[in-house]
Amino acid sequence: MLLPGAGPLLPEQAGRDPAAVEVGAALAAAPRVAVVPHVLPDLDALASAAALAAALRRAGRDAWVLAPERPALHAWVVDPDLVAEAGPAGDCLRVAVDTARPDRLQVPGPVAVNLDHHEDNPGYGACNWVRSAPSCTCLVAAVGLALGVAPDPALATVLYAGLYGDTEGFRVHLDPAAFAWAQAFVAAGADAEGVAERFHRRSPGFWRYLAAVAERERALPGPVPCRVFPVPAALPQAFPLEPFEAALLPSHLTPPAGGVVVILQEGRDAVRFRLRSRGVDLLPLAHALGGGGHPQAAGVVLRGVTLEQALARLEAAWSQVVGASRRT
Ligand SMILES: [Mn+2]
Repeated sequence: MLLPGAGPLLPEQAGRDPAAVEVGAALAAAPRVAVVPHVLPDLDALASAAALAAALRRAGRDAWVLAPERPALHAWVVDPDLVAEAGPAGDCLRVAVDTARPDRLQVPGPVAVNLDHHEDNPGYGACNWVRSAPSCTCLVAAVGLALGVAPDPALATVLYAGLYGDTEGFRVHLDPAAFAWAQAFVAAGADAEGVAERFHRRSPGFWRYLAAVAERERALPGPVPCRVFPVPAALPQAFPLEPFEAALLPSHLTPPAGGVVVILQEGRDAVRFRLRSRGVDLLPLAHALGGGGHPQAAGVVLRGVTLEQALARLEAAWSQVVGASRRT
């Protein structure tokens, strides 16, 4: 079943939204609820799971977060009391949050309720509320309101954290709904300063690492600007990084306007490409390299190649794709 809903979901009507009311009723009728986010969780995934379980607890229900994977950078949004490491005992209604595909769930299994803001979510749950929103925490907030749970400052902070994460600190995916929800969460007492501080916190070693990566910048020829940063496997090991920091390069090495950035990270047996763009569709390039993703954010993994070979493949694919786009 796919629950209806079109247009922006705004905080004023969210608690009366028919889909939010229906999801709320389904969750309230369950003896126990387990909320599962996606693998490699971002802030919105963990915040959505934590906020939904917390809202259900505030409504007097038995609810848990099922997320064995909680990276150090984002783990603070999940109250440890909400976590069921092995899964709660007994009959349990499973809710997926922020997860576009069922094979990306942290704990696989049948999904009763699928709550997501990715419009390409195929609706893999028994009940599906898939609605465009700036973060999945906005949908979670709507379900909470439908259950009669107005966020207190602690819950508002978690909801705001998901929104802050998915908008990369209110820099991308901005629309009136994003600002309306930010206003609602801050008015409810969200600790906006604390969220920003945690989201942007980096160790001193990270800045030295970033300088070393930035020094390696190369440009690719052609009419579309492309910045390339090859990162040898030994480079991050030369700096005292926090475990999460090696993954943070794309949020600092931004694409030029109308252009592309490619970060090539050499691992033990593969080179991982992370592609970002501003105003350019990345998918032809990602597909030419055997990868995929979204038009503005994509990834490629090349196994059994050196960094130099990966760079050569990128240069070949780039001239092919940019050449092709020149012909059209
Ligand atoms: Mn999200």
